[in-house]
Amino acid sequence: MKLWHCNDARSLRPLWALEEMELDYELEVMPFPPRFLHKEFMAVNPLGTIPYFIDGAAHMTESSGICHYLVEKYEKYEFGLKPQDAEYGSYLNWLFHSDATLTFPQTIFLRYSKLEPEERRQPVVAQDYRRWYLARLRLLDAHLETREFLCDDRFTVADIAIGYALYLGQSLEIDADYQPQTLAYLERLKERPGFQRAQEAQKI
Ligand SMILES: N[C@@H](CCC(=O)N[C@@H](CS)C(=O)NCC(=O)O)C(=O)O
Repeated sequence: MKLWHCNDARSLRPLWALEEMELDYELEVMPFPPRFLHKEFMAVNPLGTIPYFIDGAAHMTESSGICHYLVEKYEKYEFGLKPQDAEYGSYLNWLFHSDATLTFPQTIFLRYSKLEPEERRQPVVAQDYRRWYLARLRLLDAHLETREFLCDDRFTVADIAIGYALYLGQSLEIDADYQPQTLAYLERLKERPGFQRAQEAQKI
């Protein structure tokens, strides 16, 4: 298995999952954005995005999808749910929610507040998407009022997928308005040895 990664980017989801599951993998850490700073990567992934992940015939570009793949392929059900589990629908929903609903507005904020050159920045757009992201945390905020983890009263890759979105929000300094239970959940996740090993692994 090989994972292409940039520091703290969405590829941290599969990196964190690989570390939690204690699977063997090769890691290539590149400068961000690889499209401009590591152009040979375009021959590997024509999208230029990370993560990029290869495992035999499997070639994957979706961070939460790779986490789901690892559970299924390597039968790591201690980190995932099966269709017969009562909260399977909720589990899948959090996995998809993590990127389609949460990370998406964050990346618009990132682009128009930090990544674009000064003259192309759009402070109004950035602030709108910051607010949109925070509003989209409502479902999670309510869920975490009564729960320590998202599904089945235990840590799963759904927590990795959602936890990463919260962590990205913290890196972007848009976490000041996180609800106390959501902030506490993120801090619990960051204390996990698997998360800390992933942090170590990405240091080059
Ligand atoms: N939906 C994909 C998105 C992948 C993605 O857009 N990654 C960003 C980094 S977080 C990227 O590679 N951006 C660089 C670029 O678009 O050139 C996922 O969840 O992995």
